[in-house]
Amino acid sequence: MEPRVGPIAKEDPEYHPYHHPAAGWGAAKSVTQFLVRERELVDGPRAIMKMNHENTGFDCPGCAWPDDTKGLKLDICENGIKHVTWEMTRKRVEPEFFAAHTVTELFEWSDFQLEDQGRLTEPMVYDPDTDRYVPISWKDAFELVGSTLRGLENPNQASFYTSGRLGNEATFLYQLMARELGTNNLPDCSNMCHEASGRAMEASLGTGKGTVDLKDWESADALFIMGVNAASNAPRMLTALAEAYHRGAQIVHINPLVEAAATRTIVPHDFMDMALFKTTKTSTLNLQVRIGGDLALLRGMAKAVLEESKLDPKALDQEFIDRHTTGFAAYRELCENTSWEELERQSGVSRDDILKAARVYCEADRSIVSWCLGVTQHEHGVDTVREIINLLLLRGNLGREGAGPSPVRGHSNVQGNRTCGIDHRPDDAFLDRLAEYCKIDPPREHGLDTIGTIQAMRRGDVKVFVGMGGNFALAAPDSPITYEALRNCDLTVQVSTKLNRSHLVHGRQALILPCLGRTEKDHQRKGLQSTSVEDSMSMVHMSVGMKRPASPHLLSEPAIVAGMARAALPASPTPWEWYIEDYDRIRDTMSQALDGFEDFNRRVRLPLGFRLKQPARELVFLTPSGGAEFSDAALPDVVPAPGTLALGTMRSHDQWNTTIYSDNDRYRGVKNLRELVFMNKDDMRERGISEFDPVDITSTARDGSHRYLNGYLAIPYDIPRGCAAGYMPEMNVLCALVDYSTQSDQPIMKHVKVTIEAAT
Ligand SMILES: Nc1nc2c(c(=O)[nH]1)N[C@H]1C(S)=C(S)[C@@H](COP(=O)(O)OP(=O)(O)OC[C@H]3O[C@@H](n4cnc5c(=O)[nH]c(N)nc54)[C@H](O)[C@@H]3O)O[C@H]1N2
Ligand SMILES: Nc1nc2c(c(=O)[nH]1)N[C@H]1C(S)=C(S)[C@@H](COP(=O)(O)OP(=O)(O)OC[C@H]3O[C@@H](n4cnc5c(=O)[nH]c(N)nc54)[C@H](O)[C@@H]3O)O[C@H]1N2
Ligand SMILES: [Mo]
Repeated sequence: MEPRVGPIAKEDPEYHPYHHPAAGWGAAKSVTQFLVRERELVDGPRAIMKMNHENTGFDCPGCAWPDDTKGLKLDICENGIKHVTWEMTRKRVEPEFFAAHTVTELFEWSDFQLEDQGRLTEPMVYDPDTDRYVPISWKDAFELVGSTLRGLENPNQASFYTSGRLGNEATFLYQLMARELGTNNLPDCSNMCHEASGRAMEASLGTGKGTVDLKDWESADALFIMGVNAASNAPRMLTALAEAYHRGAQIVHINPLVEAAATRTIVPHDFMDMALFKTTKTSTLNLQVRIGGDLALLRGMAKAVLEESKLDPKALDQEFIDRHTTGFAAYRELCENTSWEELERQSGVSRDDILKAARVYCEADRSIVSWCLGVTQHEHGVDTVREIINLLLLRGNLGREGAGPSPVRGHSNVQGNRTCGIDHRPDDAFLDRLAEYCKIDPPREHGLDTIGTIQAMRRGDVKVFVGMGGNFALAAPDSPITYEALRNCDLTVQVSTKLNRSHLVHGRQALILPCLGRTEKDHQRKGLQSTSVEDSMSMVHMSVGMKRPASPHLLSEPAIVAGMARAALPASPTPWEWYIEDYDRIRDTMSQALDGFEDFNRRVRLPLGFRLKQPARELVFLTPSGGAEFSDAALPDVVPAPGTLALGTMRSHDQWNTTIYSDNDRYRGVKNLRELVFMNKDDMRERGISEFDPVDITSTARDGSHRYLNGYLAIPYDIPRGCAAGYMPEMNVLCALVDYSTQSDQPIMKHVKVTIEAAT
């Protein structure tokens, strides 16, 4: 039996479908309870007032939704507050804690309990004789990393993971260190997240980012929101949806589940709405697509647009298509040759409903399609995102106000990480500039991503794993196999703020290096430093910490990278120590080495920062053809085989990836329970399963192997037949390492093939 992830609820599980608006008073109450638990009633609210303020505060370390462009509102959300408070907790993990518990003992604790011990305070090294972590000086810690890296036969025996928290400056130094060592092994959380979006947009548009910003959201006539639980995971989107509704825009949600953001909301920072319990609708149409059925649904919409264009030529923007795209004829033929029966079967949505969505699309002058993991974490994630672009191209919804693709990124700086060089497949232009301005000779051979790193650690080909943030052990698929891979390393290094599973699943030698969080003051030789981040809509802006660090022994992430780099590369010409004295110096180098960062130090200090250019927004397509390229992917068969179900793994409301705040999922009506599976009531009845019955879940991987999760409780839910859903990271034991997308190498976390039976 695996250790629990969530807290062990003291009360019985409850399930009562949720009928209240999203955010509003429910959120306010939940925040207050959380502040009390973390003993942060004093500093918490003060910090929150500083969050996301133009240029004076720190960037919310939560999601990557952009800050309010009006700059006046208190642009915060329940989960952002929880996230900040989680980092600022007064609880501490001191060396005495490690002295009192062996790693074997801590491994039995729940993940909730581990993080609940508070902030890490000192660097620690694993002592195999006592099976405990013991203190180590920073100097010795760096020397251990340095000597181990120097001792490798070749630099590709090391892999450098990043979780999307890391600020741009530390990111730049981190990739520089890896490349100066001689490897492009730079896996990141994005490999599990939006890899498919980047690959698809690069293929279709020549650049891998969305093209819209918040102003576009404010002027769109129609918003299509696909595969995202916005009320929990990008709560500030609720404001945009409520504003859109007030203005009369159409809002179509495409999701197997009717999530809270697809109903109505009380905008949390709108104090009048809060006081008056005034709710706003946030949806005009909900389509409950089957898991994996988005491509068919989008193609159905495209087919309808093409049919409509026979009656009304204006349904297509033929001029845009002729001037700016390639591949239209083949795509039209593909749509025409796909039958409505097949589209209905594969999408799980009726032709009538697809036509409704197509009507909304045709009647809107300006449309935005936004998406998150429900679209990307599939075998056909790349094809599906490309189909989104196909649909947008048909009506010229690109390169003009209020229109375009808008992926919702996850971690607050995951997009900035990629921009600043975390990429296991860097292109030559990027490496050439790095070589020129940083005077290094970067390797040209592609490196390993997340899946590739796990495979290589298992084989013994990667011997050193460095995690810059995150919780690799728990976030990655196939937990037992990932554990085995990490344990096979000579050295694992985790740069973290809190104790987590990745510290307990370690290599023969292991380090925990505690770092400053984003809310904390970062003093270096030349004074107080700030770091920059990039949001989902390509805005780059500063973040300045305001709290006293959790411990005097913490180092900043840039300083930790520099320390490791100097120890590993004693003769390096890179002025690592000089960079750390003043991060402006790092930014000066970045302004030369990175495309779009000219005059970085000045522009990042403008009131709202600056927006990185997205060529596709200017209708400049860096594709082989020079135009936006229609794709014509075959329709995948996503209908579950008889007796099987498609299972999606997702987040509850009260968690941040592997960080669990409580066992509740308020908007889905669940209390005191995480070990559950949401099922269609007819699928339950067919299997003789009733509410709260324990069930056994068996997944079948591509290679025919099986994985099991037993004793989970079934919850009847409004979800299409043949679909089921439950929580990550617990369900990672069901996701086989071999089940990654052949298009993006992303683990297929939203479409696990399972059977579910009443527990024996
Ligand atoms: N509070 C909070 N905020 C977060 C996070 C967090 O854990 N907590 N995580 C951050 C990160 S790293 C990320 S990447 C994002 C993740 O944000 P989301 O993408 O919202 O993450 P999930 O909870 O995995 O939810 C996926 C959604 O996809 C739907 N879905 C499942 N399968 C399909 C499908 O086949 N088609 C469609 N159309 N929909 C489907 C599910 O019903 C669910 O609504 O959030 C970020 N923000
Ligand atoms: N089955 C399944 N698995 C999934 C997903 C899914 O939908 N289904 N989603 C995937 C996705 S989208 C993602 S992004 C990954 C998430 O993967 P990760 O980013 O690796 O995981 P997190 O849970 O966000 O990491 C939490 C840890 O980060 C550390 N941390 C927090 N703040 C900081 C900081 O400021 N600096 C540093 N250095 N460390 C810090 C803390 O120690 C904390 O324990 O999970 C993936 N796994
Ligand atoms: Mo993510």
